[in-house]
Amino acid sequence: MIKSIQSVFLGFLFLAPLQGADEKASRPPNVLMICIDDLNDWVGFLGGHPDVKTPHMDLLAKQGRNFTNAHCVVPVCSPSRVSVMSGLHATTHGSYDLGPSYQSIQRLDDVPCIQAYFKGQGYRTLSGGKILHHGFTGYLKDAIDVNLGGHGGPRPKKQMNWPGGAWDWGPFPESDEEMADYRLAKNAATALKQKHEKPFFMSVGIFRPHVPMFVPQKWFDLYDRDKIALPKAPLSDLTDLPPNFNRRLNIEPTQAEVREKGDWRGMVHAYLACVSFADMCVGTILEGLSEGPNKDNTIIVLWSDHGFHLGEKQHWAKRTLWEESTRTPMIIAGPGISRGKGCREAVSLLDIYPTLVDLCDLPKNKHLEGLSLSPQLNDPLAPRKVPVISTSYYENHAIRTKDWRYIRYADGAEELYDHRKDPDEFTNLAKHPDHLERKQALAKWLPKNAAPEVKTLDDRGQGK
Ligand SMILES: [Ca+2]
Ligand SMILES: [Ca+2]
Repeated sequence: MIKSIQSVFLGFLFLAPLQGADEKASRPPNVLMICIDDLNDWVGFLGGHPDVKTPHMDLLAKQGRNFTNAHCVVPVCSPSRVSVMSGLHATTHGSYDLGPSYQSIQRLDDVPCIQAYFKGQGYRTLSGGKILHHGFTGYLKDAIDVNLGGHGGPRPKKQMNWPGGAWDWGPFPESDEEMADYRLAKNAATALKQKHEKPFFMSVGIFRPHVPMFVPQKWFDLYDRDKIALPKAPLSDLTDLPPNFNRRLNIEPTQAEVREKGDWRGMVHAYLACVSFADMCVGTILEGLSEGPNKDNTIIVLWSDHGFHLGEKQHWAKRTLWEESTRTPMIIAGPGISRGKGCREAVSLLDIYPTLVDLCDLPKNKHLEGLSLSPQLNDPLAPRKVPVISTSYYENHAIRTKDWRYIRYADGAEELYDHRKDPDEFTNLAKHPDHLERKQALAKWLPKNAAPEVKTLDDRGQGK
C-alpha cells in the first residue's frame, strides 16, 4: 500500500538498528534508479550540445559506466517505460503509443514490474515522480511501499510564449522550491540519508525537460540566449527520406510551426534551462546518497525514456526512429563498477532490468528480453552480441549496432546510416548498391510476429 508523503517521514522514525559487519557484507546492494523525462543527448557526458551545463550528471558519468550508444525500446513515454519496467519489448507486450497503462495490458498480467520483482525478493520499494506514465495504480499499488511525491511544476495562469497547449515555455515559477521535481529530489535525498531495515529499490522520475518548459529564471540565466548553438537542421536533409509515418506525427509542433508561431532559439534556450534544472535535481538526490550510510552499497542507474528532436530533420520531440529520438543517456555506477570509461556498444533500456537483477544477484526472471550489461560494466569494450531494436508504432523498426542504423517502416521503406562518418544521419545509404549485404544482414534482426497493438485503456473492457 502506498503511504502518503507525510507518513514517509514518520516512517523514518522506525529505523533499523546499526547492522553488524557480517550482516552488512551479505546484504545485497540497494538500487537508486533515476529517470529523466524526454532528456536527449544534450548532456555534457554525451556531447550532444556544446553549451549545455550538466555538472552533476557529468560527475556521475565519470564515476561509473557511461553508455554512449543507449537506445529506448519505443520513442514515446508510456510504452518506453512499460518496456523498462516489464523487461519486455513492445513487440511482445503490444503497447506502441501513449494509450494503455501497464495494468491494462493483458500480456503483462504475469510479468512483475521491476519494483514488484525486487519487493518480492525482500527489497523495500520507494518511488516518486514519473516512473510509469500512468502511475502505480490498480494492482501495481502493492509494488511500492513508500511514495516520495509528485513531479513537474506549476504553470502560469496566462500563456507566456506559445499559443496554448502543452508547448508553452518561459521563466516560471520564481523558486526551485515551487517545483514538484525539486521537492521530489529533496524527499529522495532525505530517504537516502536514512538507514533502512532492508535493502531498498528507489525509483525517482524527474519530469523536466518534458514540456511545458517552465523552470525558474536562474536556469535560463545560465545561458546566453543569443549565443547558444542551434541544432543542425538543413532542409536538404529531407530529400533522401521516405515519407514514413509523418502524418501520424501531429501531436507535436512541426519545425515550420515553430518558425512561424514561435521562437526556435527561445525554445532551444528553454530546453537547455530545463536540462540544467533536471541536472540540479539529480545532484540533490546524489548529494543525499553521498551524505548517508548507503553510499557504498547502492547501484545507481540513470536513464531517460527516449530522446528529443528540437528541429533536426524538421521535427520536434519524439516518435521517430532517428538517432535524436531513440538515443538516451544511460549511466550505471556503484560498487564494483569501474570508473570513467564510456561504452560504445549499442545497448537498450530493456537491459536495465536484467542488469539490476544480475548485479543484485537475484534469481533470474524468465520473462526478461534484454541482456545483462555486466560484461560491459566489467569491460567497456566487451561486445553486446545482438543489435538494439527500437520500434515506433506498429511494425516500424530501427536496428542499431555500434556503427550502423537501419530503419524499416511498415510500408517497406528503408533508411541506412553509417555512424562512423555520419553521426547526424544526413545521408541515407539504403539505396546504395554497396550496402545491400549489410542491409540484408541487419534486416534479419527485424522482429517477426510483432504483438498486435493494445490501443487504449478500454481494450480489455475495464480500463483499470
Ligand atoms: Ca518521455
Ligand atoms: Ca538526409
